[in-house]
Parts: sequence; C-alpha cells; structure tokens
Amino acid sequence: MTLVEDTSIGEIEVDSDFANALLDGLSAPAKFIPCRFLYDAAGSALFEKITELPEYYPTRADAEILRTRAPEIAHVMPPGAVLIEFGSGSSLKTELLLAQMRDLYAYVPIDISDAALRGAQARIKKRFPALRVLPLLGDFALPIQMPPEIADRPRLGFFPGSTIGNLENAAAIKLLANLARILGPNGRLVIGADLKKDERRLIAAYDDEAGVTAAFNLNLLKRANRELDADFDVSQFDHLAEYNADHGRIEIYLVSQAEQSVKIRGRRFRFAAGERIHTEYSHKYDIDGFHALAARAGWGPVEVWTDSDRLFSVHMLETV
Ligand code: AVJ
Repeated sequence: MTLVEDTSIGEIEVDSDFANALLDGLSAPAKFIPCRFLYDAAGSALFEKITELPEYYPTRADAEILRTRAPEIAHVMPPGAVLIEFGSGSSLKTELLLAQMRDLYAYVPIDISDAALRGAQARIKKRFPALRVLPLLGDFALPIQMPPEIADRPRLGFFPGSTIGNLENAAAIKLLANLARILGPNGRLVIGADLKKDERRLIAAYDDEAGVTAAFNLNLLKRANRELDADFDVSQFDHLAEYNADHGRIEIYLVSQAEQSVKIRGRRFRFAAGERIHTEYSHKYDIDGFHALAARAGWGPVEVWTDSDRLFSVHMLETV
C-alpha cells in the first residue's frame, strides 16, 4: 500500500491513490483525507465558484496585486528570461504577468495534470502567439529536469494563489527548497501568501453564507461514493472551518453528526458523534513570518506587495 503524507501536494494521481489515501487516513487515530483529493472535476468546479464568493477575498486580492504590480515584477527581469509557473490553473494571473514581460524567451508551465497543461498552453498560445511555450508534465514537489534550451537563462518562478498555505511548515520549507533548486542560482520567485487578519473574516472566507465551501469539502465523501463505491451518508456530515491561532491557520474538517459507520472497499470505518475528519489546512502568514519560512529554504526577500485592504501578500524572493 502506498503511504500518502497528509500534507503532500501535487502527486501524480494513479487510480488507486485515492483509495489508498482514504483507507489510510480513515484508519488513523485522528482521521484525515489529504487535501489534494478535493480537486476532482466536481471539486475543481466548486473551487472556481469559491473564488467568486463575496467572502472569499484571496483570489481578488491576489489579482489586484498582480494587476497593479505586473509592470514592476516584469521589469525586474532582464530580456531573454524564462517564466516558470508552478501549477498552470491560473491563466488570468499568468496573462497579467506575461502581458508585461518584454523579450521573454519562454513560458514553462509545470503541472501534474496533462489536461490542465494542454488547456494552459492553448490559452497562452492564443493570446501570445509569438511566445515559446514549453510545458512540463511533472510534480514540482519533486526534482524536475528543465528543458536544456533554457539552461543559463534568467529564471522567474511564479506560484500565485497561496497554495503554499496548504502545507505544514516543514513541508512548505521542503517545497520552497525544491523550487530554489529548480530555479537555480540567481533564480527569483513570485509567490502569493495569505495574510493573518481578523478571525471572523478568515472563518467567513472558509464557511461562506451560500454553502459553496461546505459543498467543496463534502464533495470528498461524494467522490468516495462515486469512485470507490463507499456508502457515506453525506447528509450526516457537516463542514467545519476553525482558526487555530497557535499555528496561524484555518483548519477544515468534516464532522460526523451521529454515531455511524461507513463501508469502503469492504472495510468498515466507525465514526463517533462529533468525530472529525481533517481535510485541509490554509496557513496565514505575516510578512516577517513568511520571510523567516522562506529563509529556511534558501530564499531572501526582494520585495513584497499587498492589496489595498492588506488582506493578501505577493512576495518576490531570490535565492541566496
Ligand atoms: C487553493 C489552497 C489557496 O486555502 O484558500 C479555499 C483552498 N479551501 N477554500 C485556500 C480553499 C477552501 C485555497 N487554496
């Protein structure tokens, strides 16, 4: 059986990966399901809806920063540079940056999803027909071989949207160190990080009035029913978002509303009334805290920008 770490992101998804992760996670003393399984087709569509919710500020704030700062970001890079994007699901933000980059040699989107990669390539090709696009199918949490034709060119990494916040600190440092290795000496990285703020505002962003985030979270159980023939009674679980001030993070759970049991692949899992399944972390950082984290992975600060309401931050870092 494959051992799947709670906090790992971006693993290549094989057919039995979800089954193994679910059986492992629900066998643990504190039950959990790794957050990467939130993003099947239904979950990805729900996440798109989340980004449009009035309470969910991160996407808008991140886009505001990139819209206003794209010229500054772009002009830091010399002509002939390469833009390497970690995950290719954020075409709007990428286009904001690409539109400002002069004499870019190539755009390298990296993604574990072939479909996402093709989609990104098609969109970018349409808007920037002259740009060289070199898609890379792979996991940026692991060592990755860059195309030889970009060797020795200045590299700007782009990791928008605060995905780093899903990871606990040790895993975040590991990932940032791997990005430093991929981007190489003198590499730069533009990375989004959600800021600490009023707890009520944070909770509202992860427990919205319309219940979209709840549906996003509960989709994990529906997915288990669809794909693994599990028999979760989804109406007997509730979505819960809590702020853990000690760890500076939103913690998301599914809470069993009654004592019940569920059968998955011939195995029975028991839930006490009130028992939780942990499904996601979303870490929040202040600027100094993020700098300290990045420093442990070999990154030094170049610049940091926030939106007009100081809800979200975008850092430019360089390898030191
Ligand atoms: C995609 C990880 C940035 O943490 O804000 C949104 C995921 N989960 N609402 C976040 C998410 C519930 C999101 N990230």
